[in-house]
Amino acid sequence: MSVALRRHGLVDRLESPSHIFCKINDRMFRRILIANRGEIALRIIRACRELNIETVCVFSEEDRESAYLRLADRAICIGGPAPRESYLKSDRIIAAAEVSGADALHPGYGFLSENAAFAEKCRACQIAFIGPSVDAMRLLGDKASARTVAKKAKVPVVPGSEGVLDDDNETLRIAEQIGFPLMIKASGGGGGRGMRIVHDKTDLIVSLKQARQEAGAAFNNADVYVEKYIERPRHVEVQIMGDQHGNVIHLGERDCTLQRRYQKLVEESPSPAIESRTRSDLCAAAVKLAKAANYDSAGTCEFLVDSKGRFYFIEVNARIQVEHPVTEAVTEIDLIKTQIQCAAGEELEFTQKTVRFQGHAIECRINAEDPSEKFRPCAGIIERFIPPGGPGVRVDTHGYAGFRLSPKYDSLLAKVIVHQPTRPEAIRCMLRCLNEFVIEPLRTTLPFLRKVLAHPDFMESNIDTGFVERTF
Ligand code: MV4
Repeated sequence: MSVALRRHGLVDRLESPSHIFCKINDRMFRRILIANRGEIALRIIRACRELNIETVCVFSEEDRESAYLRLADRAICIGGPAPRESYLKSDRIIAAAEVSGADALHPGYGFLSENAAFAEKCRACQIAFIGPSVDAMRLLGDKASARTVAKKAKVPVVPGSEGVLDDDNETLRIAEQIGFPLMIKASGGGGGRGMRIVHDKTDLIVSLKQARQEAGAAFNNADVYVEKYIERPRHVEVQIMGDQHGNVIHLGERDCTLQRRYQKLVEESPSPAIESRTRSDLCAAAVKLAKAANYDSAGTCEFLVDSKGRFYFIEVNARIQVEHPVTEAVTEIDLIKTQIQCAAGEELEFTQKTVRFQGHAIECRINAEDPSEKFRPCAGIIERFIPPGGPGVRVDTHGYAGFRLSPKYDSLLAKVIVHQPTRPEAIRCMLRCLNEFVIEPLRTTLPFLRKVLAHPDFMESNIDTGFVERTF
């Protein structure tokens, strides 16, 4: 490795012999730039290696010592620790792709992954953005617009306003029509940001004004809409996969009800809370919506499910998600490889009929947060790191003994995914894994997750999105 390059932050290592095994394929990418960090960057490197695609990682000064960078064929420093100085610097990332000769870019999740303007820039620079078309990103990235698409496609949405709200009198009229309580949501928001519950009409106008202001400041988009507030819902999402030939299929659902402050803690598939009829309707609705948007990559349709089993579309995540391994376990389909193949113009290798769903999978997110201190993020050096293993166990992590966990980024340190024939077996296996996992001396969510998994309400799946806040 060149010392000079290293000192300049360019760790240059194109010594991999992968080309020896290369199968000739005109369409497939030769080199992918990974515009992300941490466990998902490592996950994408692994998929690329198996596809014989070279990898280029970009990293911030804060991530220089991350071990996964050594697995990439090349790593390029793009700036300072703050995401705005590095992982969100679209021009530097595109420049890194250009100088390294990458023909495609994988955005992972978070950062620039759902930024349609960034995807457009990549494509203008002849770099394939591994994600949906710019049109699909625009159509579904805006929540109010996604609602309109869903309604047109006859997918059930939460009763609410038609598009964006501008006139207060009009809003009052709509609010009285749908009834209270209701929820004001930011069109540019998502994942729980920029939402407000309104209990009666006296609060409505003031809340609207506040919501617009907050949304404008947070998302650079002051558009809001209203929906009826669904009390104690479950959160069930459907994995969809589309190619550039018009094929769209679903890969089943994930139940993500177990969360705290919109941060998911546990995800599982199949959902233990819906009947098989609801499941097939839900999955069919997701495919209808994806087809209506000409969706051509991996994506997720999020739904709320009420206590009577009725479901309502809420939003689309036009990216690969943290919890994708749950679906990989039950379908035995590699979602990252498939996403890359579809972005390269290949046709899906499977059809709805050939996809098989087997067993039960659960994922626990291990965050470096102190559950006894209101989940305050922790940082520092990991001294002991002993991940669990055994049949049906997968651990996705960028952690290791000696790793310095930075306080500058997401506290997600590891994901433990178990796959067993039945849900009770999966829970037992997960509890075993949570007990085996040693991460010292940092505080993590491990002890909290042990309590959750052993809780009778979780075992019986007698929970809703408020379970954690009420119970712990
Ligand atoms: C809702 C809702 C109730 N009614 N919309 C929160 C995250 C964002 N994706 C949508 N969210 C919600 N939207 C209506 N009309 C309740 C939530 C909600 C929630 C949704 C999914 C997972 C966890 C949640 C926790 C609290 C509230």
